Amino acid sequence: MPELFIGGQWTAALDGRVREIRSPADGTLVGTVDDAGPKDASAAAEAARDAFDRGPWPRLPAAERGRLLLRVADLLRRDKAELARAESMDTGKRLVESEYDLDDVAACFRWFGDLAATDGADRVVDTGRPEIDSMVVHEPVGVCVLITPWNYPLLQTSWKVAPALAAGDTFVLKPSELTPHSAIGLMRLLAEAGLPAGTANLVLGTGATVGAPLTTDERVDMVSFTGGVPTGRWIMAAAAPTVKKLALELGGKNPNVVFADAEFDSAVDHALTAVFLHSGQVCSAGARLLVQEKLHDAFVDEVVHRARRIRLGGPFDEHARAGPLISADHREKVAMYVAAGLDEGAVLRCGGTPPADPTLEDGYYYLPTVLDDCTPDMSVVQEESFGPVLTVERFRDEDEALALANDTVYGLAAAVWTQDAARAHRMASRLRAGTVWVNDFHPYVPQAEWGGMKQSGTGRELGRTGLAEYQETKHIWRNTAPSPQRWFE
Ligand code: TXE
Repeated sequence: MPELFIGGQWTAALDGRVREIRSPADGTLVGTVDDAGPKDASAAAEAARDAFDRGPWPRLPAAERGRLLLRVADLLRRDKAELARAESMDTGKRLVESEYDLDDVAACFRWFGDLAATDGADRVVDTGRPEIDSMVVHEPVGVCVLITPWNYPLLQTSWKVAPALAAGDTFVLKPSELTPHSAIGLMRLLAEAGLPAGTANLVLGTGATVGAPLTTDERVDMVSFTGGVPTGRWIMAAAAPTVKKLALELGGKNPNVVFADAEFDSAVDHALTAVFLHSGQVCSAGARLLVQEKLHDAFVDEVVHRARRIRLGGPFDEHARAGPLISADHREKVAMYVAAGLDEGAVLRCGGTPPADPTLEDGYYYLPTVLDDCTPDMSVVQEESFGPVLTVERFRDEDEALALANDTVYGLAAAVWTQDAARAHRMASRLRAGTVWVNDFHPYVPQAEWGGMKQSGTGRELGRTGLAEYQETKHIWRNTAPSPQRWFE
């Protein structure tokens, strides 16, 4: 069965091209999928435009759209095992992590399904004039292009697809060319749930051949993108001539700040998951550990001790705790950042190479790595390596911790560990990041907004704002008793 989904039809790429998807865990062939080009992208934009301008979806009562999203959540639960497996095959991540992701995907559909029906953002404005009906209403933006990355393929897709559908938009989804299978699965479920033809369209292909033409297409009203800063900048510029609405989530270089009074065992444990979960391929990874000077030695020794014990393995290795990187190129990039850090004076405490284990040599594994004695000027501290690489910096007091933590062009997430509630509060309010965790790392809920300050992006996903991003706001003013103004008399 062909894998592009355009105007309600499953179709092959017009020029017949296909792409092989290989597991990053061992290089085995996962599948062969249709590989779209600009003409397929154009057909998808046309289908989405037509469905928006003439189709039923934008005009349905919001509660009915919400009900369909809840049906999708049920179907996701039904097909959880199959979708989680597909996700793990494409990404190499542990099956159990893909299963958690699938629970979160279903929760996202439920949140926006409920919100669609109960949003209550429309309002009547009191103008003080009884003859005026003044209303502020919310309408869908139009045709949305949703471009997603490979680290949390279905999860990041759901953060865009669910609110776009809740708002009444139509869309073209372009997942990462490396991890297309769960998006194909989602399209099948949307069709099964009864979504009208043309509302949801899927094109598979690279950023250059499919993502770029969609970004400049005049029929598209909005681009929602999650990926790297360079691509985000390119999209921002490319969308400018047609003044599209943009939502960008561009990753982070997130500080994890540990004060000497932190609860030691929890802080160490979370410092590890902060950076080594999914081998660091997480936009909110706590890749910069800032430790108060007097705690530094004991804390870093323990982090290193536990990092050395992290077992690497493929998605179905039940003893593994972390998987491979997504590609050979990506592993190369991670290694380059480590080498640059060492050149600039960082001290290698563990890792710094692929594992020696011969059973892992066909995958793109890289050992959990700790670089100590780092300084803010190092590229490995400032730039997103997006791998299992923890940099350690020391600080003396709260002001220095804050200055170091905020010394980044990013602003996605940050964490602070302390048992002093007043300090926690001061830090949380002064850290320039879209999410701040106190004595925790990584949790999120669909009810709360997610997104970045500074170069981590624009806009917010999830929460109520996550729906508003996909809506236009319109003020309707109706004069029920018009009379001449005589301004020009
Ligand atoms: O990302 P890209 P890549 C960061 C991370 C990583 C780096 C590069 O640091 O090492 O980005 O990863 C599509 N027009 N993040 O190269 O290129 C592309 O096909 C339109 C952080 O994989 O940003 C894919 O679907 N689309 C991040 C998506 O953009 C284009 C998650 C992301 O790819 C395009 C992933 C173009 N010109 C990487 N070029 C996060 N925020 O979580 C590419 N794409």
